[in-house]
Amino acid sequence: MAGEPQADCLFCKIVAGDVPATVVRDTETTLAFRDINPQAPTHVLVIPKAHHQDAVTLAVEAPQIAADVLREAAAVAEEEGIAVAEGGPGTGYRVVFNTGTGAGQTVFHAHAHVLGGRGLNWPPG
Ligand code: DGP
Repeated sequence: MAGEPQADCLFCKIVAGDVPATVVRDTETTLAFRDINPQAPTHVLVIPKAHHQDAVTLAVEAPQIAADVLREAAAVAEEEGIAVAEGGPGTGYRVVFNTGTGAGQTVFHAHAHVLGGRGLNWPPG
């Protein structure tokens, strides 16, 4: 059933406390923790605690929790000091949802990457 924990899902194991993670924020519906392989000085993943395979599926199956994930991404950026709207390189941040293997998704439990603390190029690689 949509949202149920999956035994073979890494992020469900982090939610359950079976795999350790450096948690930076914890709410009733979401968890935010540092990426194990950071691509920027700030690289935090924000996930729904419920299992949904990707961001679009989450938005269809549980739109309120999708909104919670985005709100938490913004809260992480505030806490990390990167939520500066009109600063120079290293200010501002990017929220990325890799969706599908061709776009780089490797963990099929919805997650937002919150990236910042350095200049970020556009278009992304
Ligand atoms: P994606 O490629 O978009 O599916 O992102 C998955 C991210 O998850 C990737 O940036 C690395 C991160 N990751 C993989 N395994 C672990 C882990 O065990 N702990 C943490 N904190 N992050 C992980």
